[in-house]
Amino acid sequence: MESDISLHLPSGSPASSGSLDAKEARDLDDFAAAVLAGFARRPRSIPCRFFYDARGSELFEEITKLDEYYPTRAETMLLEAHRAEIAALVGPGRIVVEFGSGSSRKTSLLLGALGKVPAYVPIDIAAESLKEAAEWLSGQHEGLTIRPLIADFTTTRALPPVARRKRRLGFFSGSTIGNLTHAEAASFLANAARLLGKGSAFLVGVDLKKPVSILLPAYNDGKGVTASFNLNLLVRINRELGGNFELSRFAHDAVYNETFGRVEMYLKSLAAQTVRVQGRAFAFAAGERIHTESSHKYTVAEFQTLAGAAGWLPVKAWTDPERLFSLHLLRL
Ligand code: AVJ
Repeated sequence: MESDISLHLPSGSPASSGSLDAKEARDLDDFAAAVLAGFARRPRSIPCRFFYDARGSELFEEITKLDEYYPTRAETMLLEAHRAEIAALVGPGRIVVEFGSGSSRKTSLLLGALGKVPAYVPIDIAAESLKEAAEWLSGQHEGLTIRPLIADFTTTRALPPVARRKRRLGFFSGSTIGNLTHAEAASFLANAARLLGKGSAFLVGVDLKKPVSILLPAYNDGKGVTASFNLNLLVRINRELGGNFELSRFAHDAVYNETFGRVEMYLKSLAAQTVRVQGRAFAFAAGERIHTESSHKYTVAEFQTLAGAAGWLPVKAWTDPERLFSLHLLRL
């Protein structure tokens, strides 16, 4: 039996024409507006969602395989070790709703453990990666009904009709929730509660607080892959927004902010310099930093408190023996 994928993509313009279709034009406007707004504030910033162009997604894949970057490995091992128990606690027949779709391997592990899933609904703004993930998963799980939803999962208001028929299990992996501030995470969790509805369950992967001797190398690896991932933002600005950043005059910087319990990534200007973006000039002081990402870390109790404020009750939390990562099963 074939898998049933329906993906509603805007029909693209011919790739050879060089013209932008409506979606590409919107994405470009969105990027330009975000960079200009971020450069108007102090400290300057670029939202971390812009890391994931084709090259950035490739570099992130490479990051997940680095010795120093423990989260992907630790979370995958937790899922492998506890998937049978998770499936038993969740119960059969639930529709799986995934927030973000960059983690097909982990999704496949979960779907395999759950047995017969009536439908799988991945939600992501990146249509291309949604399509790729859906295609790969449909090859892995014959007969699975996949209904991808192209939307911003922090604000999605409604699920497709197929997802309303049965009770739901939400899945939010990779500690992507760490990219949100505590206030944003609280409102995401409340929105997810509204979206998934009464009687639903939610499986969330959350990176744990730990010594900086482990935390910092994960964001500043020896091979410099994370540095390339960070600097790729400037490559993207040069290409898409007519920027003239000189990559050798900026450096990757990762620090742990104890007050906020998060790793912060920056691009640091190595000299006083003026850079042009979309015809505008931006002066950078020597040592001035552009904030590019925050990655919040939580203890098990801290995350349960945050989720509890949004109405989620803890069912169980799993951590690995080294206490690197946590998997939370919640219910409404
Ligand atoms: C995919 C957002 C969870 O914060 O650890 C990896 C992204 N940034 N290395 C993280 C990331 C730098 C990653 N998340």
